Amino acid sequence: MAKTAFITGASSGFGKATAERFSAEGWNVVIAGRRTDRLQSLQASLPNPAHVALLDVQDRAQVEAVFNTLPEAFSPIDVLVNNAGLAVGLEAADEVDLADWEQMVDTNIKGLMYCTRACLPQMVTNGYGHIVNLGSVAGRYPYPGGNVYGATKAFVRQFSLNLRADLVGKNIHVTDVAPGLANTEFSTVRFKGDQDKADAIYKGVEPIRAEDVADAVFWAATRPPNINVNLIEIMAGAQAFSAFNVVKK
Ligand code: NDP
Ligand code: 8X3
Repeated sequence: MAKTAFITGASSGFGKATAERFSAEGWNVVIAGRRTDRLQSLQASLPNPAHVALLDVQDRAQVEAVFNTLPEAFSPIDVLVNNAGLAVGLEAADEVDLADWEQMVDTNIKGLMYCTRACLPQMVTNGYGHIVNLGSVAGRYPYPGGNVYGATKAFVRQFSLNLRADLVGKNIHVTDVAPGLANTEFSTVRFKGDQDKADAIYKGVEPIRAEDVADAVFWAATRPPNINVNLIEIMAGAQAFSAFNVVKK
């Protein structure tokens, strides 16, 4: 019987590439997100069965309803990819719009919590499961304007480790995949549709591709049960760390 992967944020970027990868490998996929027109196009292009789920991960009741009403062919879920997420804005903390911070917390933290909690009981009952969470290098290394976005990804990192602490012995594996600079719709969303600003981020750089991240997600989720991949951190070849910033008088 085909296994099932449930992928949040499958309408774009890493989530779409991950759905394509699992489907190409013979898995059934649940492709979830808010833009169902895109999900339906994706569904039509996939080589194996795909179920489209209208899902705003910020909406706890909707999350619970979606996980509780999956068609039989897509249940139980073997792999949950908690990918839906976003950065909004790059302003300094003293200038930021508080609504942007709230949206990142509601999506990247609370949405990921809701999906995980809704999915776990069936994994425990089934005696098997793997949760792959999309973190970020921003959860480990600071940069100006990364403020709450980076903090939400630090949550993802620690939550992933703490899930393992709870689930060890239940044959449920957890991985934090933490990419760096990758050219998806991420920057278009971050800059609220300003495509010039978004394009400038990737100008002159060869960033990580969505397929590279999908590859890491698929690899982590298909290791044998005697190992758990805790963390995969990936940077673009052109990306590294900056020195401490010391402001002199
Ligand atoms: P994209 O903007 O291309 O894709 C983001 C996806 O998340 C979309 O499919 C979007 O779907 C979905 N999404 C956003 N908000 C919600 C919501 N409230 N409910 C459900 N789905 C939602 O970006 P990426 O593919 O780059 O981002 C995927 C993940 O990877 C995010 O968690 C991001 O933080 C993380 N990441 C990105 C990096 C990058 O540089 N690109 C690097 C490191 C991590 P829809 O709008 O249809 O709902
Ligand atoms: C996205 C990577 O470095 O733009 O999580 O924050 S970064």
